[in-house]
Amino acid sequence: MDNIQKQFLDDIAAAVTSDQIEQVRVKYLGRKGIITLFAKNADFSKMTVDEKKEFGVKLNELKNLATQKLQDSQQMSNVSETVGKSAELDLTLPGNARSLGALHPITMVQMELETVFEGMGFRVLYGHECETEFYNFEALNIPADHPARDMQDTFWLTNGRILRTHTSASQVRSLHRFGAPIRAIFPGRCFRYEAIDPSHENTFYQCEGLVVDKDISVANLIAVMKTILSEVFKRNVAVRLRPGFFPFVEPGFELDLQCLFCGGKGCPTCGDGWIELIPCGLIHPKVLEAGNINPGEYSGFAFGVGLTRLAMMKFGIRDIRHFNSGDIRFNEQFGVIL
Ligand code: FA5
Repeated sequence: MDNIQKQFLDDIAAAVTSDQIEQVRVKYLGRKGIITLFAKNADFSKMTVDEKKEFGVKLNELKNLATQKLQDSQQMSNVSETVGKSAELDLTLPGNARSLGALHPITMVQMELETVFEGMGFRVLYGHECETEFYNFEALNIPADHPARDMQDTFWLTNGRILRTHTSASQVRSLHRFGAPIRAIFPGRCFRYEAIDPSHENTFYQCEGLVVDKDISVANLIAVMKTILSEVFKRNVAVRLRPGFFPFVEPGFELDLQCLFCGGKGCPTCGDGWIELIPCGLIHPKVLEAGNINPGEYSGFAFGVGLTRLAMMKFGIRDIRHFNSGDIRFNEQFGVIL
């Protein structure tokens, strides 16, 4: 029996595939297998009672050992065949931990703005990221030869459309759709062919605001701007209003926020101590006309919040390039798990 066991162990160790293991099973435990025949042909007549007992116990042990080894080998072979079939399955890897999703910092600021504006009676509309040249430029009093186009170079698609350079592209679109009076914001992604630095990206977010009604003045515009900034920053912030030129507003302004990193001293993020945050102004009569609104009857204001830059100021993000870095560790710092 010891010889059989030794021979069996050698054979099973050499068997790798499921077929080879089956052959070993037949060789030892099959109807004409070595162990089966050994048990069948044992000559009990020459054994004492004690010898018979010992023989029986040892034979059972051998059978059990063989059965167990065959089973184990078969299992191992199944596993290695599966692994062989799908090379990406590595059974030694730890299990997949489930990570919970969280809101992106820009999404959080966008949602906050939407809530504040909705409280002031604005509707939230989402424009087109892929726009026509007409809505992005011409309707906004920026004809093809206007130098303002140079500052907003963009990506041109083969179908003649462009990736919008600003959410202002939704102004005339919404006037065509809803007419006046209107009070709306358009948050969304914009694209520009841009030299990238700590505060400029080629893909960034803005939130446009548009109000068209009777007797709208700069006073209305300033009141709305003040309300937003105090709601978003939940503290007093220093702002400055200076003249700014945009062909689609008259008069036009730049509302700058005093840099919250350096307190206005000047740093790599802001440059001169001020962050250009909300360009704005009263809507140019030509834009109202492009939207089929009579400028003699209606007036309005518009503004374009730099949403990405607002998120930078709010969360203390010094470099805009983090947003598009794809580094999950960046996002994890701000996440509000829903
Ligand atoms: C505009 O895009 C105008 N459409 C804004 C406007 C709307 C004026 C309505 C008047 C009335 P400007 O190019 O300055 O303006 O961009 C607006 C804001 O978007 C900037 O103040 C800045 O905060 C943000 N911004 C512009 N370019 C980038 C960029 N490359 N990366 C990140 N933010 C940017």
